[in-house]
Amino acid sequence: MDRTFLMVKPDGVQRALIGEIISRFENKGLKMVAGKFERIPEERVMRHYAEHAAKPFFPGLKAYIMSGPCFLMVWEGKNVVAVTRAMIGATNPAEAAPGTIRGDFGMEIGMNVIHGSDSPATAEREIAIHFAPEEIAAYDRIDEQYLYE
Ligand code: DAT
Ligand code: MG
Repeated sequence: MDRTFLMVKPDGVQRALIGEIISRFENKGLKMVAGKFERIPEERVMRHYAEHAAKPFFPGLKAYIMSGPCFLMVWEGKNVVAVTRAMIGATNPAEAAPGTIRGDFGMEIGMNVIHGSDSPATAEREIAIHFAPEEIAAYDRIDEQYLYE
């Protein structure tokens, strides 16, 4: 089954949105297979955001991600990367559609509540940065026969 890496960022944690965000993905029919609450060490922040390291907004992005604990997750489901990116919404919450997580819960691009991998290859890379294989628990959801045709 397809996997993605999702993370409630420090603003989402401080604003007590972890439960709301998990519920949206659970209700959709996706399956959480790993989760942990932590302050991400600098070395992993640098690897996670390597593609943005040279950009002008990077120092602010790094300080924001390290400003408090995050809730890191691996989720499974058919086309889970595309499905969760659609549920998360545009990068800038001011432009994100109502009904999306960023559209419903954020105001500015620098505080956009949640991260989600943008492709299956990115998901594989990001999962490997943040989780050891033994932290990921494979199991069946009891309702899978009514989620998948
Ligand atoms: P996304 O998180 O939607 O995949 P991204 O990968 O392009 O977006 O950027 C990673 C994060 O960096 C994004 O969630 C918020 C921040 N960011 C991106 N572009 C920015 C900008 N122009 N100014 C400030 N922060 C920005
Ligand atoms: Mg991205």
